[in-house]
Amino acid sequence: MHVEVIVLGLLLTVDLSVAEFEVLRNQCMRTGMFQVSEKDRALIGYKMDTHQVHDEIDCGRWCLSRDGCKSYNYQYEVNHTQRHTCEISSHTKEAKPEDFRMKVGFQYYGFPQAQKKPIGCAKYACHNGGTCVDTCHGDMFHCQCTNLFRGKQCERPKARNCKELYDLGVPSTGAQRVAPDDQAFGISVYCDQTTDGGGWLVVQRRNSPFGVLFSKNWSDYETGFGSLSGSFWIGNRYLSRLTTIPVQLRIELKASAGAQGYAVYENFSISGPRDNYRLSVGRNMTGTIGNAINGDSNMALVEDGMQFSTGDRDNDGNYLANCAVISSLSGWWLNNCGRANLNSNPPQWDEWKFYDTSINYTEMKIRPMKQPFSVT
Ligand SMILES: [Ca+2]
Repeated sequence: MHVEVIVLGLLLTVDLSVAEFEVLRNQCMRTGMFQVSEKDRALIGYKMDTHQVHDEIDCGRWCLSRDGCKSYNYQYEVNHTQRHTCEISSHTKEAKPEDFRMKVGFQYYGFPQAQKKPIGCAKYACHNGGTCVDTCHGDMFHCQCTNLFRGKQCERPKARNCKELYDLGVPSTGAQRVAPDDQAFGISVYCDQTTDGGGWLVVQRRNSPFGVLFSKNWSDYETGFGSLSGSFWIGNRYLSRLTTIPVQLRIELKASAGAQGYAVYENFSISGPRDNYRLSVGRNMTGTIGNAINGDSNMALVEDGMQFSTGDRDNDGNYLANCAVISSLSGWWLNNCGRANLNSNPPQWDEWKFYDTSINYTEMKIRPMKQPFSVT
């Protein structure tokens, strides 16, 4: 913003010797009450600059627009150019009384208490708990961000994921904002900072009774649905962005009668929309519920490498039917059809509960993998 805007207010007071100027220069306001002396008196020896002006208000406006100007000497009669000479000065007669002397044809105007009133913070806001500080240059404001955010207006989370949030000193489980890449102002996610050392970002959760929440179409699964504090799907477009770095996937299941177990996969990633959010997951799995995603010897049941399917988008390995329609109109990386679908009703994980509808809680969460040591 380099357009100069000048707003001038002139308020004459009772004795006609005091007026108020306001100058708005690059949105930074300098304002002051000026005092007018008797005629033929001026402050001598502190002249910063000289201009020819139309009137004393022009002269005052010019003074206020110049850093360091505190007073001016104004030639009250027009000169040969039909204008008035305006001399701006760096001091006031109060500060330099010995130099306030006779000067025929001039009159002194002082701003003994002129001050800047920046207005950047009135116009702009700092987000996420940032503190706004007015300045008189640039965009007229500066945001002091908390240690969790950055950016001109603290709009961008520093952490790319829940593990980085944990490392930044946020060990609490719950909803947070992270920025997995530079495309956006960040996304809201749910962090699990207690399980197995913390740092987990929850991408799916289901609590019984399941209802129809997960019977959704392609665009719903793409953008996500549900509530972070309850049952939800984070959205394939976010899952894709969150898995551009190597992450592990942890699946936790609970069933009636208190049974529970987990599975951890390495190198979990989801491709982008042009590849229909294809699943890629390492074959090595640790845990207690068996490998239902890619452990079967029948390749038609292996889900690793499959694109995502929904009731309205059939990308599965079944040439006769849409497995998503069969699986309660859910969305998943279905093959023909597969041994796992945590979004179906009821949730399916055949390696743990086969022909058994007792799974009543599911959670899928991701965490950056520890980077292997590189040898150079
Ligand atoms: Ca099909």
